[in-house]
Amino acid sequence: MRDRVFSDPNRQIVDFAFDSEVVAVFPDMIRRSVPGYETMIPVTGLIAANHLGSSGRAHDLGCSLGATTLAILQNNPSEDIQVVGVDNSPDMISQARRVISDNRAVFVEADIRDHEVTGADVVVLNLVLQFIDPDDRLALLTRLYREMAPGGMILLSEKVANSDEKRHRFFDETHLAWKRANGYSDLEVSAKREALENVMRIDTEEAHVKRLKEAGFSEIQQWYRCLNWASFLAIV
Ligand code: GEK
Repeated sequence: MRDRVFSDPNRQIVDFAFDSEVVAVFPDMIRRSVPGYETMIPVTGLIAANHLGSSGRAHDLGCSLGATTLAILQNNPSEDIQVVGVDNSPDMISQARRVISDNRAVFVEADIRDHEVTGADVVVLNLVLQFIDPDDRLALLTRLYREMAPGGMILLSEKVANSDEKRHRFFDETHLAWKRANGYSDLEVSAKREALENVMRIDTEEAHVKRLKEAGFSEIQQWYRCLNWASFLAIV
């Protein structure tokens, strides 16, 4: 279904929420809003699937409709792997359960700050840390580091800020042009921006790398960048 969530000029701007209205259009919304999403997800799936081997366990935190969960499963044929998808939106989780029938996937409705990943070989945080209170981010990563299996891999994708103002503006303006080229009107672009303002707070690439290090992770690598979106991996 086509995303028209922010197309009504009379809509009251309230904070963005992952409710049933958003869930119904989510695949279209994310594909037209996040540059590089259609590369970021399959490649995350491939890297995670290879790291799992024949019997690993992955957690896909902030899984939404399970796009990354599915990408992992499609790249690993073993019957003995498991992927746990976690999201705190009841609408997302019930729709993920409806659309993904692979019995190696389990979906859990929970806040990722409370969800244990004990012994995990892979933990994915794709476009979710940006919605977590900045004061909780280091504690979350530190706990994930402690709970994951030795040699485990964390895969993190986020919208990022640039410390260089000129560079940030260039990427930001290109992103807006890309959204318009994908059929969003100026009204839709600005209304969504306003709705996201209080709920999505982004960090620089440097801040992400520093925080991963502080949490205990090593071998930190940035493996992807498209405009203001970046993907990292790191090892326990
Ligand atoms: C994908 N990874 O398609 N606990 C659990 N879930 C949360 C929390 C929280 N505290 N806060 C937000 N979410 C997905 C895309 S979308 C990104 C992730 C976006 C969930 C929220 O309900 C939503 O489903 C997801 O994080 C963010 O690869 O829409 O920009």
